[in-house]
Amino acid sequence: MSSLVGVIMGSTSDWETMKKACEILEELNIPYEKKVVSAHRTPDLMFEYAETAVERGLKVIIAGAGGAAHLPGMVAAKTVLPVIGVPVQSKALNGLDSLLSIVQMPGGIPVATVAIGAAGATNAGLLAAQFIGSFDPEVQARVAARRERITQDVLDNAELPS
Ligand code: RP5
Repeated sequence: MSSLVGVIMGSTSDWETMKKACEILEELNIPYEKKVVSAHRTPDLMFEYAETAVERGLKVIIAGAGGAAHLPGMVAAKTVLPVIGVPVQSKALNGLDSLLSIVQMPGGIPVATVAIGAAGATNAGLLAAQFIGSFDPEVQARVAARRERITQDVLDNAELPS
């Protein structure tokens, strides 16, 4: 089956973060592709990737970047697919730079921005799964079952030290 979710990132150094999104997609058995696409190092590739995303069958794009993180916004500008932006934790400013670069899109071109770092990448995978689940009942059932497991895990391990 062709990929439904495209996971892109600005650098191989983003992989430690972005693999969390991929782990969720694998766990929920959602076909995805992953690729390094940089807004400033490979701008032509970025445009081609975004422009061909719909015809290649993708339904959602997850884009992670750090620093002056223009990748998610630029990709969103070149596709009508939903784009989820993951702010990668940068060394200099701990990812606050990435967050503000991604989240503050001017009205008109949305990027669904998640939290900085690994938690954000995990939630990006889950959010993409929920998008897919809105038209694929099997995926939606797997998302619901995962939620139930998390709930049960909390209920089963709620003991606090006396
Ligand atoms: C961005 O610059 C990437 O998304 C990465 O988070 C950051 C640093 O990249 P490297 O210098 O580690 O390749 O483009």
